[in-house]
Amino acid sequence: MDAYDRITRNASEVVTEDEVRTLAESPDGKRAYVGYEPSGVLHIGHMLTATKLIDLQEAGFEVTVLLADVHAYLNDKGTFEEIRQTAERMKEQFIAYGLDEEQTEFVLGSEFQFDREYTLDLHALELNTSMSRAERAMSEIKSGETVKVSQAVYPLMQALDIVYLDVDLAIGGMEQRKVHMLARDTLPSIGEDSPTCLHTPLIADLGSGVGKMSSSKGVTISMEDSTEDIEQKVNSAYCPPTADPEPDDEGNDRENPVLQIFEYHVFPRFETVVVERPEKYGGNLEYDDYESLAADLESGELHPADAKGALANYLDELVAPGREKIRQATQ
Ligand code: IYR
Repeated sequence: MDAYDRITRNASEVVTEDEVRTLAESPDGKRAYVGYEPSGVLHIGHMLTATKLIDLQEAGFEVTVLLADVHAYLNDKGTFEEIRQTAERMKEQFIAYGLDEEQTEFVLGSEFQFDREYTLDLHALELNTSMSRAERAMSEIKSGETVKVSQAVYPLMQALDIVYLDVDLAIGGMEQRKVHMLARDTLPSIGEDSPTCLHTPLIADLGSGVGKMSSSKGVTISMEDSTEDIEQKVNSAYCPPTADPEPDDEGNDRENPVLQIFEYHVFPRFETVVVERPEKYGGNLEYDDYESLAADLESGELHPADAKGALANYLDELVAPGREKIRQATQ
């Protein structure tokens, strides 16, 4: 796989393709980052962008993980002290998940976001941004119903992080795209370049296939889950024998979350995927790529129950090292 393909595999969107092609010409030493509001325990959404960071490290990038403590505070996620404590725990879980310890820099937002220069630049961006634009940027991120002033400051700080962390590529899930578009539009007003961005897909709710999987509602997988929790959640997942299910009765779009997790989590981390089956049901199946597994599910060669059994095993393998870190920390 060439550098461009590795950098962009499984991305929903890159902005812009030309800019990423230029980065892919000499990826060694280029810098990428993702920011996370610390919440203590990694869930499958964090793992998806982390898998992209692993791709980027394999392509030669240096990676920064921003533990965005000030952002979490602005987004009403707890007291600053509580948030700081959860940030420490996340770092260990990211490394357990597979981020290279040598090639990853972990930075707390509060290490640089209170500097005088940062604050002045932030105020300059505030002057150059309308309230409605800041509010729109937060539509997929903000918690609670009421828009607070803090939530208007939030996306401007996220834009400024890209400048202060001196990164070439900003990574985020699709819910971050409006913040990144705001960053592209407003950073030039303070004399900075528009950042290049890459967005990862959103996984549908595991139980229904409708909407996006989230840690606050519906079913999600996290590093706190036991092997049995994972088996139980995956076994009750929505998994019709197709990658393109019909909308539900209310007309909502649906995805197949089991296939999505194979595509975005399992195949990027395992060269071959083995689905174990007793001899009397045809014996084991082996797949080298996502497409052949999806095709077998579609044709009926692979039964959804067998696909789920394999998915639970692979997810468990991905989660196990982080689960062990959490166990050690809470003993
Ligand atoms: N908005 C992110 C957190 C975040 C991301 C980046 I990239 C930053 O520079 C700062 C914060 C979230 O929703 O978790």
